[in-house]
Amino acid sequence: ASAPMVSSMSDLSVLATLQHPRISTASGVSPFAAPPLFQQPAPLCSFSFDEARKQWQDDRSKKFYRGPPPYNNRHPHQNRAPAAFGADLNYGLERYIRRDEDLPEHLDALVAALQHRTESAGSEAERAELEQERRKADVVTWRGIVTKICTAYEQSPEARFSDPLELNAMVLDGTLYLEEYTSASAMAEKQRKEDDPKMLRMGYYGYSFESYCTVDTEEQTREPFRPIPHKNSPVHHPAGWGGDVNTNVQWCQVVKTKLGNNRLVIGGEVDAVQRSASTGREELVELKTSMQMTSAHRNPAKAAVEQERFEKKLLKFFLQSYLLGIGKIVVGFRDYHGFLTTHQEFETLRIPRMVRAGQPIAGRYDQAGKPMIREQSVWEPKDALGFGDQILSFVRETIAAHSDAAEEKQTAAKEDLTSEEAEKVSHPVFRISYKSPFDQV
Ligand code: 0WD
Ligand code: CA
Repeated sequence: ASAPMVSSMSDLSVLATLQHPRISTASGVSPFAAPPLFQQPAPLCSFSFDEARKQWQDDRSKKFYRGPPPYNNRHPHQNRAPAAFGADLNYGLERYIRRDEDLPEHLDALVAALQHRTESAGSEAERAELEQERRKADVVTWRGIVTKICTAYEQSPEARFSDPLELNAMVLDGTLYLEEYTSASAMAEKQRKEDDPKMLRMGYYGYSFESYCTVDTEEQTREPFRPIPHKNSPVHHPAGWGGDVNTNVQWCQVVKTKLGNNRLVIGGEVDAVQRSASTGREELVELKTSMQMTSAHRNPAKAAVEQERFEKKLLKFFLQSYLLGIGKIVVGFRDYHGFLTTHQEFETLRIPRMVRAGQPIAGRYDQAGKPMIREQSVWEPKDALGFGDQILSFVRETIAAHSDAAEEKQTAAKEDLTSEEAEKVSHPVFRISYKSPFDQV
């Protein structure tokens, strides 16, 4: 897989007229009456990255969900004996290994996995079918990109991603390939933020929770929690610790699905699997951490604010899992010191209804202490999915038209170009950027 080239966008500045959902304002009426069609994601293949970020076309990095260890720790930061606390998410921070993000990976791993899947097809017929699947795809990209696109219209910082949405886009044989574009200065800024000791720790908590909740084999999910002996040290790892964190290691799933008018082939990381008691099949599990919320009994006003913030965050959690067909999201709630205080399982498909009914988490109360029902849901999946469908269609049509135009120009000036130049003209890479109209105050 060759790395896409970046061509200048100076000659192309087509602006899209997008319909923006504005559900959070009183005057805002959603332009979307119903959600666009969304096809249940069907798995195409899966692959792994190891500790050294080497890609393997197998499931060696797949983890099994066991759940967090029991809540029976005494909290070391409090003097009086409080209620029980769970895992210390700070554990292992000094051994945290982070992927080197200076090395751009583009879509290479996704394309390589699809290529491998096609080449290892059992029969000629299967191979033909897989090639057909790929030709039919309208958009090939990472799942995280689609999540970002779908939430870009959102105004609240909890419900969207903070970094600007900038993409490289290329159309090849009618298929749109999308990858993230991060300028050198944006990358430096991102690294600076992540290197900040406080942010580093916050980022680590999520990975630490994954380690506590997962094991390498299905058999181990049935083992009791107990401290784990170290190879080189007399000190044991805490119960549940699944191994030190190295973000190079990932297990990724590639699926095909359809969002409105766009057939998607998307790849994304999956944290774990769990054998379903009812179907006997392995179901996908997403793990998240979030700050614990103030109890409504202690401070109803503060609790209401925090719960609304969490509901907005659920939009991102929901989309990310929905797009890849991940059925279950487990959120670990932690305290200020990084101790797990509780966790809650969410069925992905039920999240929109829970948020609508005002009951995403146990005990959501209004300021008078009554169970709270909102008149308007803080978000609706139809808005995010409809908006995403709209952007993908616009980008695909625009880039396809400009690629065609470039190709015609190339045919006209064929003799003057080297084959490498001709290749660049017929498959130019365009820069896409989205700026929210709500950002301009
Ligand atoms: O923004 C993205 N989507 C990027 C993805 C930026 C740079 C790299 N990648 C890579 C990912 O590392 C992965 O190999 O693309 C592949 C697919 O990613 P995805 O599943 O589409 O990514 P996304 O949905 O944004 O994130 C999923 C998980 C995150 O979990 P949480 O629970 O925090 O959402 O992937 C991890 C993270 O655990 N992750 C990363 N790991 C290492 N380096 C990165 C990163 N830059 N971004 C997300
Ligand atoms: Ca996760």
